[in-house]
Amino acid sequence: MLTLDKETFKKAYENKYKNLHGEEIEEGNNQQKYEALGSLIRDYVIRIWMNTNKKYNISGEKQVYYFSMEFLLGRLLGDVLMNLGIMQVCKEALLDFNIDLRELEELEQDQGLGNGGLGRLAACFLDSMASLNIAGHGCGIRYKYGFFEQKIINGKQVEVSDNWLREGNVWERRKPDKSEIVKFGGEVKVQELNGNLTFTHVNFEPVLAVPYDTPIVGYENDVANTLRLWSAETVSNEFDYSSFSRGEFLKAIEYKNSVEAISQVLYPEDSFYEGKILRLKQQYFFVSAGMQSIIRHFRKHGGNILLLDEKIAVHINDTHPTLAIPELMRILLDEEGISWDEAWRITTNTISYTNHTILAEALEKWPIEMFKQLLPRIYMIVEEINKRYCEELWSKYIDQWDKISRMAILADGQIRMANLAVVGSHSVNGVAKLHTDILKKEEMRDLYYLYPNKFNNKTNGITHRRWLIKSNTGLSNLLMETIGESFIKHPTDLIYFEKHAHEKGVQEELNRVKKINKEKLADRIYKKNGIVIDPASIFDVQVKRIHAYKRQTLNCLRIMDLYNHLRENPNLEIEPRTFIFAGKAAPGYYLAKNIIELINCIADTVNNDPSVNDKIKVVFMNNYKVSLAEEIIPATDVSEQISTTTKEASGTSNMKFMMNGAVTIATLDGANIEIRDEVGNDNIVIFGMTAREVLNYLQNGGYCSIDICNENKRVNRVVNDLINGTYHKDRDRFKSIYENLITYNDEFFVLKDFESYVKAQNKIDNMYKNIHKWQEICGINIAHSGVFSSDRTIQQYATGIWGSELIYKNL
Ligand code: 26Q
Repeated sequence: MLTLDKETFKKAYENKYKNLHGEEIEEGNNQQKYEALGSLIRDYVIRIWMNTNKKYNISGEKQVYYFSMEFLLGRLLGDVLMNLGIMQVCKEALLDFNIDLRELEELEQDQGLGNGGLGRLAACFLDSMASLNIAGHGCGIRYKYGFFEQKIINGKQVEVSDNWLREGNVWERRKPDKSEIVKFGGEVKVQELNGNLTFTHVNFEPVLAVPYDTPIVGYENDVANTLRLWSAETVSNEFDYSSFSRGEFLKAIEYKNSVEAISQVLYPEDSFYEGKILRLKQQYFFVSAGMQSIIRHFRKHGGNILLLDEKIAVHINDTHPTLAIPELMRILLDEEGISWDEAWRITTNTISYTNHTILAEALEKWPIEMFKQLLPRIYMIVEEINKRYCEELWSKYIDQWDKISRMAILADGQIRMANLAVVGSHSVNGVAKLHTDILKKEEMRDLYYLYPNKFNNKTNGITHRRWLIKSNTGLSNLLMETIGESFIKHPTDLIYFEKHAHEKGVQEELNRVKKINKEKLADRIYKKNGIVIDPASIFDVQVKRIHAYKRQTLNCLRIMDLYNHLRENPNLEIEPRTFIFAGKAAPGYYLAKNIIELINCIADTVNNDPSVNDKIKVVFMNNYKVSLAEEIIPATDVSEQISTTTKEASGTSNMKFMMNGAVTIATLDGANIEIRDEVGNDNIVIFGMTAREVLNYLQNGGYCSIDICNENKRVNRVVNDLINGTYHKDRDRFKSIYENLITYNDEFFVLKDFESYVKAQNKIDNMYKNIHKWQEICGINIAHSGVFSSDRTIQQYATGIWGSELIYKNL
């Protein structure tokens, strides 16, 4: 841990500022002050970083590499200061220069290199690995443009590119000397040499992969691991100017652009797969560069390649990095000259895989023809893996052709990445108990029976350091005053708060802290949206990607229903509520974009109707991202987790809300079930279909949404409100939502769950009337949230999958 006093810090900052900008601090603007601070903090971190790397090289402990297409880090400054233990010193020192640390923090661009849950999970995992002294590093892509910025214009989502590197990035270090070459296209020459076949890749297009490293600082433990993100460049950066006269200059530029395109932009789709060649290039690009650099480093420090699996673990975050399997095989076979069987043993023992979704439309399948052309040698290896695997299947399942073809890696002209990931790894895990059960019993049933021991559950988690201690200082101070500080290093110690949750005084304190957070958010909403909201109203929040299965539509229909009621009974006694939404729709997902429009139109209508105005308000906050989540979640009273049961693999915002003392209204989906199990039925509000019911309908049919619409007057009315001009004079405006519910039979059972959702919401309304009881429930939720720290999750990965040594230094 860094020991720094204020005066030393002030001197160091002043020096840094002058060296960087060549002027006095008072003369500069906040951006310059932020840059100087970032740069100074980075200097402190670099010492720790170097020592950590030295230590790893000497100790030879097992290194874990977390391969992910996405790392959604958000801002780093605040977290780094907290983890170094110098937040307070820094704040006070800056104050002496009349600088508000908060203001500088807000100047940092979010590192938004991810879509949502999967990318943020990777970021929470990095934080937990570093904080638990696990030698675990990230490997991914340094996208020049992250997840798009969302603007709302006339109620509609408009996408703007996220130029997050515009002002530079103080945290990263370019490491050109650690570059790797990744080979695309060309052919494979097969030759026989002394009875052995050799494979030589020729006529390929080389792409230079240049790493940018970011330190991942552990919590007060002198550890800094590495997040290595790869950027694509042409092998030679020099232009051949003589080519200009030969008319080839433009071609050279085109070539440069096509290479750089690989790490240009993050694909903004989640839960939907499209076989784009650029996406495949991205996947192989970072996986190949990452794997080559791991082996190179391992070799350089004298590692015995035959023992690779004892010293290295590679985890793949969903199927996106599955090519790590054939890539490792390629290196072992072609570059290390190891036999197939031995290479296969090493590869499968090294690699483990997490599945994050059961939506069929999200499964990655690459067309063989495209794949073969782009990655000829990798294709040969996949073919051989498939051949050997199918031989095993044939001998086991004689004559069961249907089953074998379902299980094959190559079939129908496609490569099925999930099957390859299961076959080529030693561990396959789901991200919540229900999700893992569904994987075993339904989606991957055949593979589960073939490899029962590979399958296991690792329920997701979130880092309580960012999501509680840093983003909700009011609450974490209250917790420290009440139960001490042990929960910082042992988050399950939050359970000691349970008995205090019954104390009136503590309930009042909880209420006070929440109120301050709500006032801050109300302020923000006024500044951003121009909408005045009442901090005394219930803040009812649904923030996440916009998707049919997450059912923002259900929330909308129930607000529309409430609005009808209020207009008809102006004296209806309800607790005033503010409904807050945020989230991005994939740019090509028409229905999701239509849902955003609906939310904004409901907001316009409701917020401008004085007859209901003191009772309900609706707000859509644009451009949802990590830093915005950090403002919204601590101010939330009601957490909406209302996905169609079976569809949300886990959810992680549900855990963040719980930890910040919100009451959850939820279906029994994903990790909601485990939250319910932790807090008990009295401290969460559950509604909706069970997993069995949903699976029954999906397998046997029998659901008819029109029947519900005909039988239930309230449903009928709100569904018609979508197309009768209530929310927009253009009656076709919400046609896609209407058709989804009625013409296409409501794939996600919105209407089926409507009635029970309304009841659950009424229950919330009643609960809130007794604010002491309400805060008691919030307190119980906080007390039980410790198991959802990603520290627990990471310990389970480390012992159950990676076999990393756990050293609880400082714990
Ligand atoms: C795939 C192919 C082509 C383009 C994009 C993609 C792609 C990108 C991102 C597919 C999926 C994703 C992201 C998925 C995701 O975030 N899933 C969520 O993962 C969380 C962490 O496990 C879970 O909590 C959520 O339930 C799950 O929806």
